[in-house]
Amino acid sequence: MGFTEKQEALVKESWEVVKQNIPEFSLRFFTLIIEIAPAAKNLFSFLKDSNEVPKNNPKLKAHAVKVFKMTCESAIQLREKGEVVVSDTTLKHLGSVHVQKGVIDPHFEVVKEALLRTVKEAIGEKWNEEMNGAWGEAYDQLAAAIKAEMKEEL
Ligand code: HEM
Ligand code: ISQ
Repeated sequence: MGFTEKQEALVKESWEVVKQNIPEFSLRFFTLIIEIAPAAKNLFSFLKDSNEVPKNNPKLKAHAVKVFKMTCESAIQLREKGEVVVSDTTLKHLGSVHVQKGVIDPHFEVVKEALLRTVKEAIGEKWNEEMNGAWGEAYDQLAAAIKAEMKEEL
């Protein structure tokens, strides 16, 4: 089944809401990742020499925003082209960063769960299952592209 205009709109409009509070949601997103998979915190440089999640780390914020924006872009591409296309340089870069940091396939489910929960919390009453499904599908297709590139790296 293809990605519909409705699904694309749901992703876009919820991102507009999440975007209103980047400092809060980026922190929440990262906190959820390490809540779901505490061992994953050792992969990230943001927590070096500290046990607490830094409240105002520009790198954490920038990377978290990028994950959201790329998932949003993935939704647009899925609707327009029926597949996710990530530029070759971006994909190569992300493939190598994630391999180097020690990321493995099961981690992608953790980040997915954290992403969906962050959207759900940010959206509040307007959240619905269809919105969840749309974000989930856009994320899965993007994750598949990154995972495939990571395998090329090995
Ligand atoms: C870094 C995106 C999945 C862990 C990054 C960066 C981006 C990104 C944009 C910054 C790269 C740079 O330094 O230039 C994504 C996207 C994902 C994804 C779009 C899925 C669709 C994951 C997963 C994990 C993970 C599943 C494992 C929990 C990391 C780590 C870094 C990183 C450890 C390095 C952060 C640091 O210490 O500087 N990711 N990522 N990512 N990502 Fe991901
Ligand atoms: C990097 N990759 C995946 C998810 C992330 C969340 C917060 C900060 C950086 C990230």
